[in-house]
Amino acid sequence: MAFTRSHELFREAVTYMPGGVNSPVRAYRAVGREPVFIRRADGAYLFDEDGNRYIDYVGSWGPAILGHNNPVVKDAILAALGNGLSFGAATEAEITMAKLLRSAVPSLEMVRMVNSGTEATMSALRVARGFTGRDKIIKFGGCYHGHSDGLLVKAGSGLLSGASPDSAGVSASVAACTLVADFNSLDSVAALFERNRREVAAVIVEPVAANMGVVPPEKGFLEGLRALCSEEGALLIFDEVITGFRLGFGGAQGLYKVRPDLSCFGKIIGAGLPVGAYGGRRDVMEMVSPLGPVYQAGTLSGNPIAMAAGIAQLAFLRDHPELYSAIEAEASRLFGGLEEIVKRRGAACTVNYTGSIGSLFFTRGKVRDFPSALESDTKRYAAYFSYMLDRGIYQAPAQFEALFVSAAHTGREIDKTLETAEAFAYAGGFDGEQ
Ligand code: KE4
Repeated sequence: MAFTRSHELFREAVTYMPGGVNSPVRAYRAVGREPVFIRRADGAYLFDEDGNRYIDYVGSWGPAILGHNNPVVKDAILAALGNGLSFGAATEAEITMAKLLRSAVPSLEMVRMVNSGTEATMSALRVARGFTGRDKIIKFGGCYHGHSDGLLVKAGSGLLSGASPDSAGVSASVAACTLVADFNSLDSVAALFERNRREVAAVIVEPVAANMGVVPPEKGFLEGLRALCSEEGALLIFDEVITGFRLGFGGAQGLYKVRPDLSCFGKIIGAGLPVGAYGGRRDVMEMVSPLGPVYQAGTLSGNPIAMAAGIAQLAFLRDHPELYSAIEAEASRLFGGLEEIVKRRGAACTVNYTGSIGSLFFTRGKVRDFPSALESDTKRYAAYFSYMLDRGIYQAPAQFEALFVSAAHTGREIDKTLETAEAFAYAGGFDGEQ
């Protein structure tokens, strides 16, 4: 594969943008090579500026659950375009979206649209503080909830591809209000509640962690969080930016039957356009301006084009529930197939997956939390990433991310991916101790 044009573009990009990108993980620094520049996408495929074609397992980090360039979504956007781009005024589409979200996720008694997952989680935490009158929050090491100051503490995703899980520029006073517990450890949450009795406004969690790689909740973990928060008077916030409409139409809370007080969404609900949302208990959401004293606003919140795209995608998922089992069948073939290869080679690797998201960790041990995820050999992951990319398989350019399978991935793409991973194994790529 040639990457000449991508190389030229990257050389230019670094002149104008930090690291040549508009989001850190896209710079491929965690895998030690220059990024490919994508020209277009269609179905399960990406096409770069050198004409290379890739089977895509990033799917824009989750939104493309129907595959890229889905005609239903595209037609909805084209139809909306005729009415104008943005009005900064109330529209019927926002009611349609709110009703769709609530029909899928009954805990969303009231919802507010925003423009990203970051805005959704940042706003949900502000509402929780306003509602409880408390300052502290609990997050989990390795979970990522976007880049608002208080959440860039022991965070996952792109922070793990960089130097540290904590960001510079976050004031100590803000970070001091963020307590960090261990994912899958109820004891660590109980201990923090004990030491900060009636001071914690909320616990925010990715119900299935996907930003330290995919780490599912162990049996009883989410139920235990629910009980601990109710007892302590803290709000339970599910960050479903990845899991929302991914792990079924009802998201993780529908799958695990645990009802949070607030939930955050993004990605799939915008179908690739900038959309986020937060919502939940009516008594909590009535704190939000202009109804209540918690201020939150946005020029492009509920943007008509973004609403049209999101409504089209969510309505399609609602009307075709069989899609989830079809996507998850292909995902099971992929992740099960990777597990088979790892077992056959006796490789120091482990595979985690839930529904249509999963990760191949380059560590022998079980990955059940942040410390065990950090045991992964990121150099061996980088070698795997490059081997696969050079043969037309596009995966997350960092160990601590997820693979996303879409409705556009068929047996042909899964087989090609497994054959290529098998070739990597045959070439000794999975060998080497961890
Ligand atoms: P955005 O602000 O990037 O829309 O959403 C932040 C966010 C919130 N919550 C969860 C669970 C998330 O996974 C994210 C963002 N996910 C990353 C991928 N791990 C986005 C990719 C990127 O940062 O470029």
